Amino acid sequence: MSMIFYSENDSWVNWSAYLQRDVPEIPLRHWDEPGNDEAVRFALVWNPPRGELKRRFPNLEYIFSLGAGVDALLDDPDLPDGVPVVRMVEDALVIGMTEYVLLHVLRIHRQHRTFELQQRACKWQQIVTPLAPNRKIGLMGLGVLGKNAAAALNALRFDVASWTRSPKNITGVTAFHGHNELEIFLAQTEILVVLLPLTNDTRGMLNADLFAKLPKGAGLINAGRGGLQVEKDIISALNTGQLSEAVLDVFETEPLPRNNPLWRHPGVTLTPHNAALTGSKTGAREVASNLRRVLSGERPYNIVDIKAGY
Ligand code: NDP
Ligand code: OXD
Repeated sequence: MSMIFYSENDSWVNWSAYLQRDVPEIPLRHWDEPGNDEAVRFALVWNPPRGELKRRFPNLEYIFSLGAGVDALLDDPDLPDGVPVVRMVEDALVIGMTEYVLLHVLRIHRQHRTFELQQRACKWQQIVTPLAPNRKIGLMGLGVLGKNAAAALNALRFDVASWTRSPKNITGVTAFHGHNELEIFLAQTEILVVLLPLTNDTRGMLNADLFAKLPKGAGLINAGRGGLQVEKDIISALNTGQLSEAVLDVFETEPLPRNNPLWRHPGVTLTPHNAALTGSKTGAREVASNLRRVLSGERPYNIVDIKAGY
């Protein structure tokens, strides 16, 4: 029995060391290392070559994703049939994303871009911004990452609302759900934070129609997936002032091509898909404890609902 590892982003050296320490009974083998593919029961992967999990590993029992988002994995038409996918839930992702959300919500809330421009022009001008309790933040997606970000925004006393698929009841968060409640959620959102997964239902939903339902001058932060957004609509909404600014960590095409106008748009702050990165130490601990569950005959936590897409 063994586990195979594939990632071009995550450190093989770190993951193999931590997993060997945390779950020595399951040897980890790198994808490129020769070995007995029939003995592989588990895969730990990020963007493996399409079709290869099915072709190479006939006895796979679980696929562990190195990332929280599993859209790329589920997009493989040759994903092994009936093998459950387990998504990554671990502290580094949660803490990193909350840092990202707080940083950019505060920058938008305090109109920091204006002060940066003023500084460049040696212009001394105070601007009165509302205090946090008078600023409405709307989170699309209140899962593992959204919940922690909401709690941190609550701690700063922002007025926090959420929009999700199923109903929620979380202290300090005004909860909306489903398509019927999207419009009312958007109408009262001044800073929209998107932490949705990319699924058939969410693809392309950050578009002109949706932006038109926000109050004029709303701010947008998308750290979910690039496929959620229509980039030309973001640019149009910025140009008309419907959006005051956009903070984007994810893009329709990654890496963002050099000729994409988002790079140079004055209303855009962009980061190279590193709002939150899976930690090898903390991640290995979670994978190991899930593997232990499997070894003792239980189902792992965080199995993806393949039909829902997340
Ligand atoms: P979760 O699965 O825990 O949460 C997903 C949330 O989205 C849930 O609240 C869910 O609603 C909601 N949702 C899903 N589909 C819909 C829909 N059709 N309509 C309304 N709400 C919907 O995911 P995480 O919080 O762990 O991660 C969220 C996403 O963040 C990942 O899928 C990934 O794409 C992205 N990510 C980005 C990173 C980056 O560095 N930029 C790093 C890590 C993740 P409900 O609660 O009702 O199920
Ligand atoms: C993830 C990511 O999904 O890093 O974990 O985007």
